[in-house]
Amino acid sequence: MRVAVHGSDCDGIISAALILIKYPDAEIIFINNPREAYSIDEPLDLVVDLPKTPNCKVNIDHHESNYRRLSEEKRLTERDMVSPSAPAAAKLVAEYFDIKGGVADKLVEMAVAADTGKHTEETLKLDRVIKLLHNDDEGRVRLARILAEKGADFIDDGWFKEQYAKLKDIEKLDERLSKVVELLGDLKGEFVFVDEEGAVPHYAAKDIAHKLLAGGCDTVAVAYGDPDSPRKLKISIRVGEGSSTDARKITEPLGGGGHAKAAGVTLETKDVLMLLRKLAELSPSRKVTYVRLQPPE
Ligand SMILES: [Mn+2]
Repeated sequence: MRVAVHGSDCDGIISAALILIKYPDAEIIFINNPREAYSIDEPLDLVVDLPKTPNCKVNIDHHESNYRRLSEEKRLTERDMVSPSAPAAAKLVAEYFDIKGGVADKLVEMAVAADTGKHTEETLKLDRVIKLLHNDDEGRVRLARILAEKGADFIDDGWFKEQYAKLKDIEKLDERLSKVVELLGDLKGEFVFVDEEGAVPHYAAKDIAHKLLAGGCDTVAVAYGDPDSPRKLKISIRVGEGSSTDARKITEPLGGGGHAKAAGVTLETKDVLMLLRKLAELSPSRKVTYVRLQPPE
């Protein structure tokens, strides 16, 4: 049993846990970026919370975009369960394999909470640890096994607590970022580019964008090191609630994608000037504020 799941959120890891309840020997492959799924040729028995890969037997998913594409390409079979109305892929996994009972029911409830924006204190902690384990496949399998065994009691597991303790610095970082934003003063309606390469861990890369938008910025681009390729920069664009800026107009011409309020692109460092140009073109004043975050001493 070879299974690929979405590796960077609660729904994906909880789906892996449910599969491990049913198939303890299953081999789990984690895919961080759903777009990668289109180019995974290796044979897979099951692909969950991701677009159907070219060579997979069963796809279980709840993304509208995947459903539309598979219908258009006539690639849906009766073995697949791709249902955009499902609140979480984990719910479909439990149904598909008829996994019921205390731990399984609780796991599904947690995945649904996370995927419908109703995070609890526990699912938020789980989400942070999943982001911390971004490139650690062994760690993620371990986490999925703990969830399979303990359900909601994962929170009291010693190893989980150890992982969470590594995030303690997040509080200090939060204070540091708040101070930076305070020092910047009034940035209402402005376009801001924050260069945080080497200064902020990737799991907290977007935190300053949310703070700046809360302070009234129109559009914030954050640039940080790509954990997967050290010579490139990841750019995330976030747009304020009341703004009419479309973030895709910045990322799509440069080969990225996303949504109107949140989009992203990975760039060679030398191409950052092109990104700044796109930001300036959309900024009514043609002005973009550059902020360099200093690495902690
Ligand atoms: Mn999901």
